[in-house]
Amino acid sequence: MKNIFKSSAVLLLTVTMILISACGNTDSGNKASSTNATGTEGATQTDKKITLGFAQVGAESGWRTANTKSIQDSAKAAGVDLKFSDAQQKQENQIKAIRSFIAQKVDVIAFSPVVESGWDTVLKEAKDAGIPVILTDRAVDSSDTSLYKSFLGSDFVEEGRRAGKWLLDEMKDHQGPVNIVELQGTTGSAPAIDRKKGFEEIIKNNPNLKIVKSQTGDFTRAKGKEVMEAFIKSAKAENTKMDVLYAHNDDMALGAIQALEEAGIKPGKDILIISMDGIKDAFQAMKDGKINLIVECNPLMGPQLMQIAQDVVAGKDVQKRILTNEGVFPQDTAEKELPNRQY
Ligand code: GZL
Repeated sequence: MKNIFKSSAVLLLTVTMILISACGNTDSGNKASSTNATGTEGATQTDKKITLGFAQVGAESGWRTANTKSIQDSAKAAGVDLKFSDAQQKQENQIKAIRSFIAQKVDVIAFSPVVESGWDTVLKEAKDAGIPVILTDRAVDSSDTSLYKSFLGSDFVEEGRRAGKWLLDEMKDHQGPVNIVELQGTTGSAPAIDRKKGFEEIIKNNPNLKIVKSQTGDFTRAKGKEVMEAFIKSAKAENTKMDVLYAHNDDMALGAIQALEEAGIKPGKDILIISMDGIKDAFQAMKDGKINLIVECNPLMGPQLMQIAQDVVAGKDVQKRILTNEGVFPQDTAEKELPNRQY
């Protein structure tokens, strides 16, 4: 009888030990999955740095420079191994960079598509290689949304609407035509297409407001100046007035301001100027009375990108669309806001 008790006690103890060790494993499994959930690896994977391949548009504007710095600084802070490429605003260079990241078997790829179209083939190559892709800043027009895990960036249509709403209010009591000239961003890029779309959606509510000239300045200061010089020349030849400049980014607006001043036209007074991004130089120009409205577009998305990249590599579900928060700054806010600008 005693033997039976003894052996059943041993059996009970053994079963208990097995149960504890199994729970223990599950716990460490839970601990691993829960720390994964916060973007850091569990104990077994703590030393595994993730490798992120980032294909940047270029270095065309103050916004882009700030965006690059945010991504590089955040990768360092998060212990992410960053492979970074600058495509000099050429799609073929971005595609080459993505293919190179695939060949290097990075853990995750992120990029800001310079234009909306022409990405399906290379994104399918990344998918076939089992490498997740995150879109930042700009979108692609692919109908196959399985080609990327998440899109982190602004709502450019809404940014355009914000610019239009300010102008609609500014001109609500104005009699007669309001001639608007537009400096568009890079042709085919999401911000250029959508900022135009949102702005036009709003200004059509006042038949006096008309876009009389519209051309791309490719988001750069130099091109913005060059196109504004051409606008000034043709306005003089046609003996027409330019009442408003709608610039899709600050760099083009600042280039245009140079051209206007060289032609003896007072920016912010003889011609109202609406700009986008919110870089320091633009806030300084607004403080000097040369810009009338800035619609902010926030480039500082590095920390969010690192979190999403770690979550994606950890196999965690991430939101398909993550919006960046941004404001609208009329001229009277420039003095107070300028010291707060981080880019
Ligand atoms: C917007 C970004 C645009 C900026 C420009 O998110 O893609 O590209 O508005 C930049 O300054 O060149």
